Amino acid sequence: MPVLHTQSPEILKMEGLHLFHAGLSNCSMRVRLLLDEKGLEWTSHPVDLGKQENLTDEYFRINPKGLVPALVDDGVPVTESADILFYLEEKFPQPSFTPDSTPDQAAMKEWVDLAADLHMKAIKTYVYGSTGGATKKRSDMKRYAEIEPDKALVEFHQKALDGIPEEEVAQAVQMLETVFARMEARLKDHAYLVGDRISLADIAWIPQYVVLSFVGFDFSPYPAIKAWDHRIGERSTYKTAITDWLPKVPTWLMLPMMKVSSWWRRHLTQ
Ligand SMILES: N[C@@H](CCC(=O)N[C@@H](CS)C(=O)NCC(=O)O)C(=O)O
Repeated sequence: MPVLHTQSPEILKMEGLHLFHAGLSNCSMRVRLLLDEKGLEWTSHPVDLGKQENLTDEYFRINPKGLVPALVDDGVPVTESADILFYLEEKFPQPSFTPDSTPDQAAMKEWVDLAADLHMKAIKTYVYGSTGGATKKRSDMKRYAEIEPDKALVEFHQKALDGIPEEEVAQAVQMLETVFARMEARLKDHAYLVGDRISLADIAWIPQYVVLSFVGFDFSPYPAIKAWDHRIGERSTYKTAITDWLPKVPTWLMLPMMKVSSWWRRHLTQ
């Protein structure tokens, strides 16, 4: 689990739970959702990815990969959203988001791991590919390549600037269709992904539905997934952890806006 032992006085003096996060980031959403479901108090530190606030020296001291989310718990940074979910579940076990039986616990872990595994190759590839997305400017790339230890991320952002190749987007769609078909089969006759109550599996995957819907992914073949989103959407935490942090624009306008801002970054900036 990526838990950082820092010497930074600014981080060490943070008391309680502090979340560094971004509104439309699916990885941030799942952590906000669990924090709110557990009724935990947390201090919000919004990180503007468009303004590259995640690439400052201060932020790299919290998350050495410059990604959101990052949790700081009494001066200890914890990164990787899936790991943060397990960290919070262990440290604050009640209310529980872990099913009772061992097979269900294994199934839950498999769903959470799958969300982590598909993040870059399917979710991020689809989102950036379908919006023509680029969150970095060409002029950011030299410094980014120097400070970012995860070279796959550097390669991804470079590729995004040049346009994610269509065949990679098509592969992402295929991976997503496979996983959503599996989810649909489960949710046709179950309320939740695992067991009979909401678990970390649902908390890890709901944000994928939200973000992919925003960028126009076609969920019409998956009515049970839509009903599951609706069911979870009735919980008060869906509003406090997800809806309240989304851009205040109609969903239909989101994709064109993202396309314009990506085009601007790719073509009109150095
Ligand atoms: N595996 C990481 C992925 C985090 C991630 O990619 N976060 C995105 C937002 S969803 C981000 O920080 N993007 C900024 C960037 O790539 O520079 C996690 O689960 O926390």
